[in-house]
Amino acid sequence: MAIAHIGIGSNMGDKKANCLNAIEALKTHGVAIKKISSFYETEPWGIKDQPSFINAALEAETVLSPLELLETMKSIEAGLGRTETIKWGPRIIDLDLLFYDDLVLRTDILEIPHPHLYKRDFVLMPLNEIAPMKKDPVSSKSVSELKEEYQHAKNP
Ligand code: PH2
Ligand code: MG
Ligand code: MG
Repeated sequence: MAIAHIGIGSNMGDKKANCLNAIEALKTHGVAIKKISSFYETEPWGIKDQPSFINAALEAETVLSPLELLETMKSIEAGLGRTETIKWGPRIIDLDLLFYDDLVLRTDILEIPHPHLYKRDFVLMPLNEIAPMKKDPVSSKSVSELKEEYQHAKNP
């Protein structure tokens, strides 16, 4: 069994329902949800001129390998109607694998820890709610330290 942390986002249609549907789908695909953060309404990052997002984070237990989990997440995204979207653009559902145990993996198809988690409030806030003591295997810092550092860097 591995512990995975997953980020969820949606900014199209019924955003909260999309997130909840993705969580239900994960449960029926070998991913046992242990913790769910609050749902945060967040300002769009990257492309400003798009609807606000709903973001959340999950902690889950799974027997799936990282690649199997990635494929499962992609098929759930597709099943909920996600089509190819422009980078940083609007999406019905986005599932991002943030951490997988203490694995560090850098390949073309999958990077763990998620390379953007360090500089995104919309990831760090919900993740800090459910896993403040989780250690990032790259920096050896806890999620709560990463969040404090990032917020301090933004507003010194
Ligand atoms: N995802 C994006 C682009 N911008 N902004 C917020 N607030 N939340 C997101 O999940 C998000 C975003 C592309 O994945
Ligand atoms: Mg994303
Ligand atoms: Mg994604």
